[in-house]
Amino acid sequence: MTEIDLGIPDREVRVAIAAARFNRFITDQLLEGAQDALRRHGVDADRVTVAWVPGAFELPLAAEQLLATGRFDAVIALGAVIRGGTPHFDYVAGECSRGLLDVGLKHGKPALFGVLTTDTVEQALERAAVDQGNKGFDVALAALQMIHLADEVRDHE
Ligand code: INI
Repeated sequence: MTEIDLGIPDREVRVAIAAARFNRFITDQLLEGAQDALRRHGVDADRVTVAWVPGAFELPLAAEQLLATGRFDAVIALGAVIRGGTPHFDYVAGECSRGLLDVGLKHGKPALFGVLTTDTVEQALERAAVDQGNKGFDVALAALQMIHLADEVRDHE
């Protein structure tokens, strides 16, 4: 049996982060968490590109454009969609998640869904706390694990 465990890539990687300005008081913290996770796992800041978009709805297109350059091993999308704040919560959150999945599958590269979808601002702040449980940190780690998986799968061919 061959088992490929979760791991961190043992090479230099390039990562793109697409971040939504909408609810920026939250997405700034998600970005901080993502950058912290990448730094802690050996990804230098000069190998990370951050692209801002107006809102979560625009994240899939930005992810598509970033991956289409061929320069990045993964793209991390960061946003915060809060139900109380919009009557079209389901459209924005649903299309964003579906779009990101499509982009990742199209390019065969990880497109991480680091978008908080919460009922309240308080819930979003909880999941964006800088010191613990930061969703940006978690998805950046997941991006590295998925890059590692791709490397391992290629090596086992
Ligand atoms: N964008 C978000 O990222 N979060 C939200 O909560 C939100 N609300 O509340 O509407 C939101 N709307 C903007 C949307 O993402 C697009 O930028 C806009 O519709 C233009 O396409």
